[in-house]
Amino acid sequence: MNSIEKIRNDFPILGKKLNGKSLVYFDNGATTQKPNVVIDAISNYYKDYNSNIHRGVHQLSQLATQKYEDARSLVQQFVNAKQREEIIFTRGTTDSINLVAFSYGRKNLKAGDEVIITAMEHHSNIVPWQMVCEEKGAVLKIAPINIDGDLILEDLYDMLSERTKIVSLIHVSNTLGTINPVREIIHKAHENNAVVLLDAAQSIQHMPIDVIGLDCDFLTFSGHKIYGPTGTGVLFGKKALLDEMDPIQGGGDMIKEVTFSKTTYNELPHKFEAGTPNIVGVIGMAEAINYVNQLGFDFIHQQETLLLEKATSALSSIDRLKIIGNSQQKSSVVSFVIDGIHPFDIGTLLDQLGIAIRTGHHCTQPLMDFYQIPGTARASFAFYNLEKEVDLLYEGLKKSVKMLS
Ligand code: 7TS
Repeated sequence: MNSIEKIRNDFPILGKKLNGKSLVYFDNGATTQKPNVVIDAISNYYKDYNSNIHRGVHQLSQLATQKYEDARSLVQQFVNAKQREEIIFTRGTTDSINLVAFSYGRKNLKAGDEVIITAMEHHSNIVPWQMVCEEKGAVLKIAPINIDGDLILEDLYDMLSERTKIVSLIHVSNTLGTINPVREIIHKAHENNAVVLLDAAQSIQHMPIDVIGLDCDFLTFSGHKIYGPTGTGVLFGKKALLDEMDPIQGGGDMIKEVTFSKTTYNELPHKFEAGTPNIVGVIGMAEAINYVNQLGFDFIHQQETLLLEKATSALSSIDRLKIIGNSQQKSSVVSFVIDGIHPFDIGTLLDQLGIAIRTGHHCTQPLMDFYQIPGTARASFAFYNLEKEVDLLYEGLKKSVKMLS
């Protein structure tokens, strides 16, 4: 058994059959599969020490609190944050971006200020900014891309001015795979005194993230895209910024003292974690991060590059197939259209062969408008995928083209 096969045994779902065919799971951009260590951590929490955190003197509560807070320290190390208080647990990337928009944005934006996002953002990094800009009379500016799916950096830099208060951008595009040159963008934004939010939903599982090295002000990601449970996520924020921000949810755990005339807020990070959090989810996410740490990003990168290169060259050879997103700096995502065939039909036929891909606009409708297409078919790879699965995708696509033409 080679090392990939051993690794695949850690993920029970990968052994599943669909329509008598082995599952080929190429929808890792939407969510990743979970290893046994994560599944077991969830089950152990409920079997062994299920209890609420930050409030019980009893042993179970203390153990749950310890595990939950250990997870915070692990995430702190994982993204290289200076302090553990800078790590806020949320429901996911969407929740984290909304927190920044409705806390930091609402407090700091005024009429005429500008927020810059890019043309390749996921809806979760568009809509909250539209909402808060509308409320405050601020202007949302969109940094353009070229046909390969790269940001036009000169245009982005030209947009920066003393009016720019926030730059919020995707690190790696979920639809195109483009890896944006974020270090340089953050540096330029800071020269204009803008704060930068990095949406790391599609980078956290593929490459090491260093928030000190990047010098980003906020960073967001989802646990379920890094082999952890759904309903978990992280907001990293620089302490000085988080300290100045107001909570957007009130309730238990986020308070220091409550009277009917006045409430004072708890310290970071609890100020932003109102109510009983997703305790079991956070504990599961920590196991997922441990798992990724053990594999190492060198191995993950090597494996995913192999799959990306193989898929790119195989799919490019298919008649009438066009790859959308051809940046030189790409993550392991291949989005494509086939002339005359709707992406949905491709997805449905592949599904019958046991191959799971995603079709549609991938929550990036403005990006689809830019390419003047209704959607794409998208195969997104993880380290546990096999080269022979890429062969099956290629053969499945050839079959689909023949049947649907
Ligand atoms: N940002 C990016 C770059 C994403 O890819 C996604 C989810 C989100 C934000 C939102 O994450 P959530 O966990 O809060 O939902 N992207 C996808 C996708 O590409 N297919 O399904 C979900």
